[in-house]
Amino acid sequence: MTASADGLRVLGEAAAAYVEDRMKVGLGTGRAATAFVKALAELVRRQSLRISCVATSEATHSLATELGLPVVTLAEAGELDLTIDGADEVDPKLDLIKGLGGALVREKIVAASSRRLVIIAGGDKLVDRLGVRTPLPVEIVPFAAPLCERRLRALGAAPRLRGGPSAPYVSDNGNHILDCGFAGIDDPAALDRAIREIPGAVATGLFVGMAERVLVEERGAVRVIHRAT
Ligand code: A5P
Repeated sequence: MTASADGLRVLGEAAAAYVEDRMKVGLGTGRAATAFVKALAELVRRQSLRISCVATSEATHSLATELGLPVVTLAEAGELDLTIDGADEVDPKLDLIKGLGGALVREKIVAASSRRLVIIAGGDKLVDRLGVRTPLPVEIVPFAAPLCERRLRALGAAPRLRGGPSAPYVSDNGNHILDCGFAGIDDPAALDRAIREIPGAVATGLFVGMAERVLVEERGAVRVIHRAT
């Protein structure tokens, strides 16, 4: 079920409870991540926590700054303790599709810079197999679009330029996104590697082996799913 406003609030608060004094925290992008940023700002105010944050998008940067959270650059932060972010699909191994919100590149960089990645999502995001319900976003350098589209088709994808040719979506990095339909993804790690070999493909929305745990909201309660070790 899609998380309601209350469900998102519950998720945001559950995720904020993972943050401790002096932590360096990665802030995700999207509805669930927004709920977390709001809950975190409240927690920091109540408990006078001394944390620093790195944002995964310009939108999250603005929100966090408006709410008084101390946002620093990745260069200033170095290695992060924890990143909290949403997801579009979560499979039983806790591999993910992310990026429907367009922030996949910075989300992946921030997640990879963190010792822990905790995902928050409504129960509707749980799937048996990635790519059945959601297209896979692939961020590309605009100049490389024809090559990327051809090579992605050869990999079995049906790529569609986000926003369409007359008004393409432009990411925070100045790039475009191809939303790639697949009839399910059997080997996410192999597909991610194959796509990243295409010149001009910057990153895919496949987050493989990155999430440590997923907090899932179902009927107002939060269930924690841990990655099998
Ligand atoms: C942003 O680029 C995405 O990766 C989001 O994290 C993802 O789309 C989940 O967003 P919602 O929490 O809004 O569903």
